[in-house]
Amino acid sequence: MDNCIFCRIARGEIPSNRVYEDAHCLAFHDLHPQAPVHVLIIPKEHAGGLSDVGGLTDQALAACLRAAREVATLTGVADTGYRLISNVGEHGCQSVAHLHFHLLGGKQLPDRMA
Ligand code: DGP
Repeated sequence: MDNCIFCRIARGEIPSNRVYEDAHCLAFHDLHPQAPVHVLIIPKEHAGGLSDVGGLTDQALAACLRAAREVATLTGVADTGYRLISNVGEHGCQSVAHLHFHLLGGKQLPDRMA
């Protein structure tokens, strides 16, 4: 997608602080971190979000989930734990319409989501 900000990051047109990359996905530090470790994991192929993965290959989706463990290890939170979330739509507070998973950790996270 030409104007999708995360597609542009995946293409290297917009700089990002990359943590991990493989053939299908990319992980980079969030611009506005909500925790000491806050990394976004995205598929390189465009998908609008978790409610819009029809056009995404299973390989790309699986790569994002598999990448979480790698990112956790690389950022030092694999042993202490972390949270992986994907916001969907308006009520989910999704602000970027390209599928992404937030990996949050590095501190005790709240035990309630809402
Ligand atoms: P969400 O609200 O779930 O759609 O999360 C989108 C996240 O993307 C938000 O935490 C801020 C982050 N973000 C937006 N634009 C950029 C950018 O250009 N670079 C990086 N690294 N993060 C971005």
